[in-house]
Amino acid sequence: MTKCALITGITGQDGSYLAEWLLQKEYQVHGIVRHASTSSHGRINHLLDRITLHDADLLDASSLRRVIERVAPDEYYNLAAMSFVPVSWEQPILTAETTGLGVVRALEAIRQVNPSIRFYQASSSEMFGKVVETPQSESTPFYPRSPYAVAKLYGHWITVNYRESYDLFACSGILFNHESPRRGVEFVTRKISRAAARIKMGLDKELRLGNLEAQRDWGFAGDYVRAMWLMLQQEAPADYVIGTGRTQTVAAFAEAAFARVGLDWQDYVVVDPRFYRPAEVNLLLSNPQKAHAELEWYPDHTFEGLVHMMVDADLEQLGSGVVGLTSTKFAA
Ligand code: NAP
Ligand code: G4F
Repeated sequence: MTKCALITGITGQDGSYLAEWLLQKEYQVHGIVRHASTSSHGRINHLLDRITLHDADLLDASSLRRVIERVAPDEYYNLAAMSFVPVSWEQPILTAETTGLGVVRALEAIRQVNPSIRFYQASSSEMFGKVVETPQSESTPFYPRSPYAVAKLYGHWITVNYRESYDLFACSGILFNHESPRRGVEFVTRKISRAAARIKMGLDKELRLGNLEAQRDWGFAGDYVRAMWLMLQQEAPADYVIGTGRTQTVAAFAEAAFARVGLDWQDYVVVDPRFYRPAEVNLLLSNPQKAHAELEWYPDHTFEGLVHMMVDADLEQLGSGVVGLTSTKFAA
């Protein structure tokens, strides 16, 4: 029988890849979009004739409930959030409302409408923050370092709590950083890949970055949405760390991206303290053993492959004829 999935955050990076994955699995795919004066459908334009969109907002519990009643999904993926860490210091209360309380609004709607709906929550490695052990696994204590991470921690624990209190099939995926050509341009990887392409094409002269020594466990978003789906196909609900098990500095990402276009990153990158954070997360490194053992999930893409994919896509988007590019087409 055809399964039906509902996604909050379908217009985001992960939402677009998850929608593609579920369509390939022959799901009926529904997405929640919030009203805006201009369309935010850039990443899903190529899917619009195969998915159904509904107006609702994580800030409005009644709108979530109405859509869940109308769609009657088998699976609900909550990918919506204010997801950019620096903005969470500028808008801590909005971040708590969306990224934190938005989760309990979705869970309450599910509990009241149909508690058999399987629920996925997009938790984050940012919750490990000032890490107390390395690598980080499902049993590593949390130490959030931003209003975003504090809000995500609420979302994580309320998901666990609803599973334990109401026996919901609710899973929390603790995902480490995952990137793609569809990544928002303010995140450091896309900022770098885009700058490398623009500098190569003579459109920019320099790239201003913050902390070059920060280390992240970067993977490809397309691999990570597969893990989300796998969690909801298990016999019992649980939480899983998803990452590559390798970490790299921001400087290493810049070096690889500029090398892809034949440039030396040190000739173009300028450190700008404006991009430092009030409290930094210095090192994230996953231990994804549980996901390997129980989900049989492994990433398909390497760090180098990811960097090349992103730089090539940015060059392609800018209309370059630079040789050595892959011919993959990416939406938005
Ligand atoms: P993203 O590109 O920033 O997408 C966020 C999505 O949330 C967008 O579709 C956005 O809609 C939607 N949204 C924001 N506020 C909303 C509201 N009030 N009501 C309904 N929708 C709202 O994020 P992403 O990279 O795809 O990440 C997906 C999720 O995973 C997020 O929860 C993020 O915090 C979490 N996460 C991401 C990573 C990562 O490395 N990418 C790692 C761990 C966890 P608009 O298009 O209207 O803005
Ligand atoms: O790319 P970022 O902004 O991602 P960050 O803060 O790690 O958060 C992302 O991953 C989380 C998972 O761990 C998600 F939960 C979250 O939603 C988001 O997707 O920054 C990565 C690192 C930071 O240490 C930052 O200080 O890069 C450093 N950095 C250095 N210069 C910079 C810059 N970050 C940004 N955005 N811009 C810079 O110029």
